Amino acid sequence: MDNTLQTPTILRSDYRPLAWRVESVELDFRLDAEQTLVTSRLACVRVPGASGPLPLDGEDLELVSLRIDGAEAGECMRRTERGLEVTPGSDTATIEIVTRVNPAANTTLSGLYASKGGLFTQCEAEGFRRITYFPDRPDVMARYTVRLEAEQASFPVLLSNGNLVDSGELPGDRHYAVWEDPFPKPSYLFALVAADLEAMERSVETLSGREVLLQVWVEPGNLDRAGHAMDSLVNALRWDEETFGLELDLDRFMIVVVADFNMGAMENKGLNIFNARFVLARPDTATDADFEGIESVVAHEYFHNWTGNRVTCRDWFQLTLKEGLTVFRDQQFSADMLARAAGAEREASARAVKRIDDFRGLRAAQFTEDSGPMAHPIRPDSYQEINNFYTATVYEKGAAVIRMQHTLLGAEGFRKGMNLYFERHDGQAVTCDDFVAAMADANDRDMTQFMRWYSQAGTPVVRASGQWDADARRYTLTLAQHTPPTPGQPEKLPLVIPVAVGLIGPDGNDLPLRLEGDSAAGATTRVLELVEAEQHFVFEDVDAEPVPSLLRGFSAPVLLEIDESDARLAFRMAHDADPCNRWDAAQRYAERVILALAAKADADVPEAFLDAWGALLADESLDPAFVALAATLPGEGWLLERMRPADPAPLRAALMRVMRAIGERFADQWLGLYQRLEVRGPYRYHPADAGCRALRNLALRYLAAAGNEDGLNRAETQFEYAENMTEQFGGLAALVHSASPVAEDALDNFHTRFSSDALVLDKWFALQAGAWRWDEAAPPVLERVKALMDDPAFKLTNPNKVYSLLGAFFRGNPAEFHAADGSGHAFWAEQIIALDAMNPQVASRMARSLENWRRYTPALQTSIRTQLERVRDADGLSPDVAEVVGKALV
Ligand code: 0A1
Ligand code: ZN
Repeated sequence: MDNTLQTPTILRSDYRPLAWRVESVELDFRLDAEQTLVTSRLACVRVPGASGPLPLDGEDLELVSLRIDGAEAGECMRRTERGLEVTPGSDTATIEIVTRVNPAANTTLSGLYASKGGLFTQCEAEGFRRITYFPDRPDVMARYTVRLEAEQASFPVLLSNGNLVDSGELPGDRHYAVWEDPFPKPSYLFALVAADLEAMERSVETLSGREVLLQVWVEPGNLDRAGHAMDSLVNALRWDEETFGLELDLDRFMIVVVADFNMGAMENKGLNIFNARFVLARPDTATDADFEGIESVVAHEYFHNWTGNRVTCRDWFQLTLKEGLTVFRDQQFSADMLARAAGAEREASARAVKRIDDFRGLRAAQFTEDSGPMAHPIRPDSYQEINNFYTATVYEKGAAVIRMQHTLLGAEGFRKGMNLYFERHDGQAVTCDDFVAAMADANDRDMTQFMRWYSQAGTPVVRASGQWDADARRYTLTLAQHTPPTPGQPEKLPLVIPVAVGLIGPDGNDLPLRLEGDSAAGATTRVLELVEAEQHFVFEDVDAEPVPSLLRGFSAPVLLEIDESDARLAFRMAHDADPCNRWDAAQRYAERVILALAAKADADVPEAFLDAWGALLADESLDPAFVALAATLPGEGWLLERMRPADPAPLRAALMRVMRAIGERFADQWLGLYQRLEVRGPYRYHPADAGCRALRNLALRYLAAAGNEDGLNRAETQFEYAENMTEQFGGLAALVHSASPVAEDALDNFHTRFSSDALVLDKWFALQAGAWRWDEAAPPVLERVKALMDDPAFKLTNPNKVYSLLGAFFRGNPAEFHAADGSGHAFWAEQIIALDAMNPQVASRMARSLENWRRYTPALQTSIRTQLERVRDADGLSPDVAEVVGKALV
């Protein structure tokens, strides 16, 4: 059966306000792992002048009873496809609903579910309807009071949103707690936790002098891994006060860790629930990247308290209203934290490193999404399953769109806009138009054209060319823009694109810029506004032909097309004053070389390219963190996006050749760096130390790729003796990414050492699933992946395990996944079908790894199509996976 024909499409234009308001919600939970009884009392009021019934969403619920104003509902209730519909006899009504749910049987991890003996909820986007019947849409904002009752021994801690107002013991070794959330909220922000947990606590004073209690709840025995999350939370709280004047509005703010979680974390009001991976960290179990990730996710969820919770989304099409804005805020926060730690002298470089990292993520995930069948505007016009729209486009491109507003309005103008946004909309569920209107009105600026960023999908292409007129001492920069067609959007209009520009003189120094019409030269970087399909920008007093440096700081989420010779790329790699563009020049050069090698198996790695690379390594004025980024080759996924047709096997071979060449040619430099940058003393999470560790680990990777014996010995020693996970895992990764015979022992040894540490084992799974075959005689990686699925630590029901083993293989190892015999694709289909029966959200995320199949070679396309159709036709397919494979096959 073709499942994709049966999934209805929901349109943004179909939004209608509800005819009813829910003023308050009283929830009473009799918690039990298998039989939880939920009583919900809704105080409902008809919106004046509105007519019609009150629709209540419900999914997988056992309805025990439903009463309206104390009486059996009878005729006033009917079942619908989405749940129930009630028609109260008057304009105010109290509706009491009793439902029964089975958390232990809930493997979707949406709604109320069990994890390691505890009970947890996840309600975004539409999980609340899996707990009780409710108008489960974000524009229904109500005050919640929640009473939890459970057996004391199994569930000693009972938490919900807001403030604890009562608790006590009950006969039969039971206990209860009553929580009250003073702020009206949508149902997706509801949460409860009933589990055996311990809290790290800190009390801090807010801007206005209120004392608030911060808690990080973890499994007993894990308190020594909660400190970094707590520090991050305190830093985030201070940052939002200082940057936006936004204060914590509750007496208590809790973070709870759970081992089974579909996403990273969730911003439930006052009770954030986190995937363990984004809280737990100790130097011997977590890498620098983990520490950084924790800091940003803790901040992200905390920032949602204002951008998302106090002001929320009117409907799910507006998701980027809270997500784009909150990602932008967490990016700014992390940049500020890194800059502060780095110190005044290294501040700019620390910020650039963060910016490059963010942009690299955008390019890898979002640009690829934008060129495939799932391309959508940051505010989509339609969806089949909202859970499929927590995408790189909504999040990362959404953040880039907020960043452009920040760039165009300036930090102060942006702050004014934020103030006005909260002044107007605190306590409301609003749209992206409301946000941009606040920005426009606070700054007296017309943002009509800018709004196209919200409605047009696709990555805009900016084509640049320059002309220098020696006689007139004038340089004319021509910028043209176009956005390629995307599904359902054949034609696009010009956007407002801020293009930050610098001109580099022949000596490598930036020229002071004087645009035609300016009275005097000013700064060396200017933000041009490209608003037409094509525009010319004229710079005066230019004495020699300059090299343009465009989109500095990645000032817009666009693809830049410009004709640059190899020599000019090498020049910008060495001289561009903007570190982001220096990185970009290195990436462009590497991309060009790698793709040429992939097309010509017997070609050599060009000498000039190696020289440019060598100059980068030799430049001791550069921060190690920057060099580590610049000297990392472009990701394989991105290169496949640039290769037509995409052919993973020759691409992998080309990457290996380049890595070997760089490892061999610069063996001495790598070994020198390795020695010079050793970090002594106890581990601290600090950008300077992290930069050194990153570059040393990269050195080991190149040396290992080249089979350099010194390098391999160092990798082994580092693996064995390192006292922190960054170095230990760096050593292991270098061994695995080589033909070294010691890799297998090292993997076993690591497994034994961390056999009871789920998060560390996730790394171990991912490393093996993503491994390249440096030793041609080694068996295909698929065999190992299959074997690893039988490891006792692997569970298909745990999303982290799925992401680290299957995700790393499907998304991170294209040459092995797309094996010519189609074995990887068949395995993919089997796993998607198996996962879908348990957890459609996770299945759908994994399913997306084949959506861009049409860019592969004809032979691979045939193999993939067969498997996509197999999944499409599978019995009982979820709407989540049906949407993904359906769109892929259109
Ligand atoms: N709002 C959360 C992410 C999140 C989204 C959906 C979820 O379930 C479908 C869970 C979490 C955030 O942005 O952090
Ligand atoms: Zn978010």
